[in-house]
Amino acid sequence: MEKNWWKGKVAYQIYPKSFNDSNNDGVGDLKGITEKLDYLQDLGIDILWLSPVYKSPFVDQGYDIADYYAIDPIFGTMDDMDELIMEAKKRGISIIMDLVINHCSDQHEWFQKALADPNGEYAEYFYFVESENGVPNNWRSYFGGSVWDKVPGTNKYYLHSFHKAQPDLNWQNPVVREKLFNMVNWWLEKGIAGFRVDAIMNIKKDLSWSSLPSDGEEDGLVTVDEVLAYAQPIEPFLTELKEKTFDRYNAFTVGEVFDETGDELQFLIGENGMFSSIFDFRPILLDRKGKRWYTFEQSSANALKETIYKTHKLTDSIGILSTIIENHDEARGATRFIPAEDISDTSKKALATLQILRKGIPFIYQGQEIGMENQTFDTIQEYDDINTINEYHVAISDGLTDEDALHAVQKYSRDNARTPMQWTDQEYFGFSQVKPWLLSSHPNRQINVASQINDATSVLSYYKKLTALYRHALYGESIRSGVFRPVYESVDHLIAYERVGDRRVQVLINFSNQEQRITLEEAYTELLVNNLESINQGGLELYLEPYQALVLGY
Ligand code: ISL
Repeated sequence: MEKNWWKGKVAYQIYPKSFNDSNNDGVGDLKGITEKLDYLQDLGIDILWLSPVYKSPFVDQGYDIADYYAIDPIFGTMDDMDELIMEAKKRGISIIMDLVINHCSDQHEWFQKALADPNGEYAEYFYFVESENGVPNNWRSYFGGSVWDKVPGTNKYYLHSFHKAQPDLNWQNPVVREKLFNMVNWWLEKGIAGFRVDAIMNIKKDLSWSSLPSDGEEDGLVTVDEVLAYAQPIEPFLTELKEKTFDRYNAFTVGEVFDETGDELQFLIGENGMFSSIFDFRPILLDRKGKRWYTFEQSSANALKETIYKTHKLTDSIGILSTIIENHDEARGATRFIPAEDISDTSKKALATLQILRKGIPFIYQGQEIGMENQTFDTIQEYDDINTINEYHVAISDGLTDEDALHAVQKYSRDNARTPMQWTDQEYFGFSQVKPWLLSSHPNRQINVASQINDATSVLSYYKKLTALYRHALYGESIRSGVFRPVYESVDHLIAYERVGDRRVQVLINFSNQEQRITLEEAYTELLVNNLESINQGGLELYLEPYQALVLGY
C-alpha cells in the first residue's frame, strides 16, 4: 500500500449513537452504519471516522471507555464491527476508530483494581497523588471543578483532566504504554485503517503538580489546558506510540490538537511527524472571545478568510490539515459561520465550497451534507451533554439570568450536533421507529435526506458535486494535491483561492449578503460548479450574487 494513501481523500465523521438505529431501541448502532454505506459511497466518502463504539458507561458519550477490546452492546457486537469493516472495504471506504488513550472510564477494570488496592500495581496505571490538606493543586478540569477527586479510604487523589468518571492514564508507566500499544495494534490487525486521536496532547503531565496563578474565575482555579505548556517533553511518548503502532501498519492518524504553534507543525505533521494530519480548529476557535460560552461571539467573513489564508501559509509547506466546519463537540457549522438572517441553501453551499475545496482532508460531519443547523432545546433539563450542563451552571453562578445562560449554551452546546441524523421528515427522522435517546424540543425536520436525495439543487447534491471534483479526470489532481493560493485577497468578504496542480482551479466565494464585482484576470475554460442557477458576467467582469460560490477551471 502506498505510504501516504490517505492524501487527497474525503472523510466523514459518524457519531454512532445518532446515525442510524437498525434495531429500534432509540440508539444508533453498527448495523445501522453498515446499512448506510451505499449512501456514503454515493456521497463520495473514502474514510469513515467512528466516534467511540467501545464498551462504556457513556458518562461522556463513549469517550469514557470501560473496555478497549469490546463493542458496547448498544452498538451491537464485534461481529457487527467486522462486518462493517468488510462491507466498507468492498466500497473502497476505510474505517478509522476514535483512539481515547489520555484517560479511560472509572468503570475500566484497571481503575476498579486501583481503587480496590490503592497501593498496588494498578494504582500506578493512574495518577494517585498523596495530599494531606485537600486537593494537590488548583487545576480545573475541562468539564468544571477540580481535576482531583479523592481515592476513597486514602489521603490520595486521582487526576482527571475531563470528567471525574474519566481518570487520566499514567503514561509514565511503561506497562500502561505497552498495554495501550498492544490494543492499538490489535485494532489495526483487525483491518481498520487508522485513528482519530483524542485529546492526545494531554497525555504528558507536569509531574511537579504545581499550582498556577488562577485564570481569574471565581473558583480560584486554572484550566488544565494552561498547564499543558509545562508538561514537556511530550515527544518521547508520541514517538514511541507512532513507532510501535501506527508506522507498522501505515495507518492514517488525525490528531485532535489545539493551539499548535507554527514551530510545532513540523513535529506534528511534517515529513516524519507524529500524525498523518491534525484538525484545523482555527476557524472554529475564532468565536472564542473570553473563556466561557456566554462570552463567545460569532466571527466575521473577513476574520474567517484571514484565518484560512494564514493557516495555509503556515502549514502547506509542512503537512496536511484535516478541515472541518463542525464535529460532535461543536455547534453546527451553518449556524456558527453564517449570520442567522443569511442562512439558506445558497449560503450553506458557499460554506461547503470553502471547506471541501481547501487544501487538506475534508471531514464532513454527519448531517452537514444536508445542511443541518443548530437544534433548539427549551430547558437545561433537555440537554444530555456534561459540558453544556457545566457551562450553564458557570453562567448562572457568574450572575446570568436563566434565560441568558440558556441562550449561551443553546448556541454552543455539543448537543446541537449530536441529535439524530435526519433521514426523513417522519416523527423520528427515519433514524428510528422509537423516540431517540436525544431529541431537541423543536426539530427542524424539513431538513432531511429523503427530500434532498433526488433533488439536483439540494445541499446534498451540491456536496456530491464537490466531492466528485476529487475524482474529476482533468481537475481532480489539482483538487487532491494542488497548491493553495489566495486570490483577490483585498476584496471584502470575498474568500477566494486557487488550487494549482496539473491544472488550475479557482474558487470564488462571496461570503456576504451583498453583491460583489470582480474583474477576472483571464477567461476560464470551464465552469465546474456554481451554487446558483446562473452566472452574471460581462466579458471578464463578474458579478457575484450574495453567497454565490463559483469553481472555475483553467
Ligand atoms: O468539547 C470541548 C469544548 O466543547 C472540548 O473542550 C473537548 O473536551 C476537547 O476538545 C477534547 O475533546 C475530546 O475529548 C473529550 C470528549 O468529551 C470530546 O467529545 C472529545 O472530542 C474527552 O474524551
